[in-house]
Amino acid sequence: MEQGEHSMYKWIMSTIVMVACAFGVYLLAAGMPQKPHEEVLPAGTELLKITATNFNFDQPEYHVKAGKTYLIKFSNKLGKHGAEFKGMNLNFNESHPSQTFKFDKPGKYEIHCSQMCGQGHAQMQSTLIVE
Ligand SMILES: [Cu+2]
Repeated sequence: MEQGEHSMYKWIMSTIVMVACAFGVYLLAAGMPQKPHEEVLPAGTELLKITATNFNFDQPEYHVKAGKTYLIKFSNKLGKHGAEFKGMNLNFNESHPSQTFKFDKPGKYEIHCSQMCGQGHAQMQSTLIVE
């Protein structure tokens, strides 16, 4: 009896250790490819990223397609800025960094900094082109 309980205990322990190891390997394997973490977007949604520095937006022109839905993501790389899309009722900043939006009217729209950020504020502009 004593002997039987002992080997049962050993069996349970080694099973627990093996399961824990397998789980660890699984976590490593699952965690690794997510390191550069890709954006998970809903089907049919595209990503529009806007990054601001002192005193520029990362692109002089942003191109989007009319009729398509975009997840717009704004971030500041340097300084504290905002991005207002003129005539579209869209305004991004650190407290409102992202929004889903469908562009419907083709045209050129001005994007400008919407937060007083310093010397280059007035010149901080870009263009959104809805094609
Ligand atoms: Cu500004």
